[in-house]
Amino acid sequence: MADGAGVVTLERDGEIGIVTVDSPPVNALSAAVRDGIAGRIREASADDGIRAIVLLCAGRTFIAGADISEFGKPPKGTPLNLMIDTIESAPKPVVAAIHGTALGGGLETALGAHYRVAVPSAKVGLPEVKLGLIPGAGGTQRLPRVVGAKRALEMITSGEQVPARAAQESGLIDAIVEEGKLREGAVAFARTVVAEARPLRKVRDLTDKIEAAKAEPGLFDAFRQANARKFRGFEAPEGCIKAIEAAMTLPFDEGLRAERAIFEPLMAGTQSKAQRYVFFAEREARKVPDLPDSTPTLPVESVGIVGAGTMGGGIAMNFLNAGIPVTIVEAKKENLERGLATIRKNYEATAAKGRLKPADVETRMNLLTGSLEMADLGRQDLVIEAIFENMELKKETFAKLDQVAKPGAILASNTSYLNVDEIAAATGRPESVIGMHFFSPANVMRLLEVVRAEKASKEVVATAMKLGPKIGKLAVLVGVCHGFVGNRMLAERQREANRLVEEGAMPWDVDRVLYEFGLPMGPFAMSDLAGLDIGWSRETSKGETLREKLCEMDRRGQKTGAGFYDYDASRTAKPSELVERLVLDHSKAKGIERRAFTDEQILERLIFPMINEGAKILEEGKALRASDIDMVWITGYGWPVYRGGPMFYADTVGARTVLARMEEWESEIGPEFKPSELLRRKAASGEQFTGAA
Ligand code: T1G
Repeated sequence: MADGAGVVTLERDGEIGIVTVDSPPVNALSAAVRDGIAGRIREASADDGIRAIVLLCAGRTFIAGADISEFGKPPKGTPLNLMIDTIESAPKPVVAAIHGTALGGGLETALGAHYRVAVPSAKVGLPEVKLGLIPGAGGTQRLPRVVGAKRALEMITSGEQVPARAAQESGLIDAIVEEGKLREGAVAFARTVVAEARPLRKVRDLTDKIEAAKAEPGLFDAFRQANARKFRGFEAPEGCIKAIEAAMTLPFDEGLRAERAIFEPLMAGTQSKAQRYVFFAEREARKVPDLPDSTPTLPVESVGIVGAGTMGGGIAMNFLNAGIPVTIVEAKKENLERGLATIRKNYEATAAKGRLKPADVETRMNLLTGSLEMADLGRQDLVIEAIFENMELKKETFAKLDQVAKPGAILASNTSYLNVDEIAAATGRPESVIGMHFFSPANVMRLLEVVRAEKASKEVVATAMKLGPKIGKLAVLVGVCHGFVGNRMLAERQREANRLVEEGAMPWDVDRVLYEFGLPMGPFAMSDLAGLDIGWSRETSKGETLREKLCEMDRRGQKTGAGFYDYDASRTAKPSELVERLVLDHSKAKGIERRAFTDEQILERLIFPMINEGAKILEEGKALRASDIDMVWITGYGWPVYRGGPMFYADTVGARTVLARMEEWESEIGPEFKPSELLRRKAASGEQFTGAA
């Protein structure tokens, strides 16, 4: 319907007009919703029998923002700023009634109202920065007028969701009404506003918080400096800060224009395209074509873990955090005790930072049981093996689990690379065996690769996928192959990183290029952090690779004060002259004529083979979609979200360019650069992997 009458209705409760938005799933501000709100507000404004207006939403939540699926398309319907102005300039009080989440344009709409009420469970926020944007409908101009510049800076550059009571304390919400009785509470509040003849309080006219901010001239630059590391590489946070700064000095309408002038280039830019793509990609990852939502799942009310090492302990914490009891089994007493102590230490460290109450540490630890007996894993719904990455050991362990685990229990391996079908074959219940690959540190990294073994039942796979969000993980379904998706692509980058150093680059050149690209750390710095001697031993060392040579020199990374880098007492890394000489000698010994590389050449050599491997993964059906590969890299390896992931990045570079380099290297270096057929097809057709760049 032209004026949104189908999704926004007006009814009367005595002298109170009630405008209801009903546009599932989250009442996003589509053109129809914007037309509808503007239309109903105008009608209520013209109705003399209505003395105040309540604006609320049906369904699960208040308006969750602009309709992201409309971005980048030709604008239609009532512009959002105009819709909000219709509310703010109404001749009678408008009360926004909030439940669920009022986010982005939703909160901006509520800020256009004269008053705001909410139920205790409601949350409000301006998360546009997570989409590579700034609030584009007055949020950067109205929010500081209500909560002050400092709080506005925090809220808008973090995109945080603020609970109703905290919002009330900051003046953002005028009253909290009874849970489950939002409509009644809001109507009663509106009647009070009328009875007390309260003013039509327009946020745009509030100045006290602006004046107060002017008394802190250094506020903005101090905020920039304090957050420089967090905002590194992102464009939108600086846009947010600039727009809020404008609110300090410009009249409101000019401030709106300044906001728009910052918003539009961001909307058109690659970073926002990438971050909007990631928003939907994260939701797509939950969808498995042959596992509809109706697929039955198994209960997971208790978990067993085999192995109390770094991974086993980290995995345990995820379940303990979700209130799920864990029994963790180790072979040796000292290893079990060390593992349990590490879990407690991690919780206590979090509590020391004020991010966990001491009582919560005990609650979690009380859900944890340590044991030396595999026989203690006979009751759990899910048992996760997290032992050494050795196939024979894993098969032995699964054969034992097959004996002790209860019928119907899910048996999962945390293997990073190995063949889960082969592991499943070591049991008499392959339908219950799956891979659940966590990423270190397992209690921190969001990614969970769910490895779909060939014989795993649909309910076991569906259970693992649904378990992801319950333990704070993004579950991505991957197929059985060496390294699945993430590590299989990482192997390409690692090989090229090592080869670039042999051919002419230094480790710190490779690390710098990837760091500047937006990754948290390059491979050599990462190796120093993790320890160069993982999997190395003096007995078996052949002294052939740089890593082996460094280990033999006892340069094993940060823990020994030296590795690829030299470290000072505060573990600050700096390039090592000794390593430089070692690298030069190493190339010479291999008869390699070293040459210079530009940063772009280094970047291409590191990333393009990953893209080619991603294309092979798609061809082989080891990932359901290109965006799943991107979610693996963003949530498992720190790929910068503003670059959308390797496959989105391929689309911004163009398949033709990637193909040309791969063909060049194939002829110059070797068959490992052979382009995948899918890459060739994309290059020939000009089609994207993601269709979103
Ligand atoms: N636009 C379009 N679709 C949306 C949407 C939105 N804003 N938010 C959610 N959806 C879809 C989502 O894709 C999914 O679809 C379904 O709704 C349920 O979402 C001018 C420019 C509200 C906290 O950034 O944070 O306003 O997969 O699975 O976990 O200044 O959705 O079912 O087909 O996430 O309960 C600012 C984004 C926009 C909020 C609910 N707003 N949304 O979480 O459900 S920019 C946001 C969320 C803006 C203005 C600017 C969450 C949620 P499907 P879900 P949930």
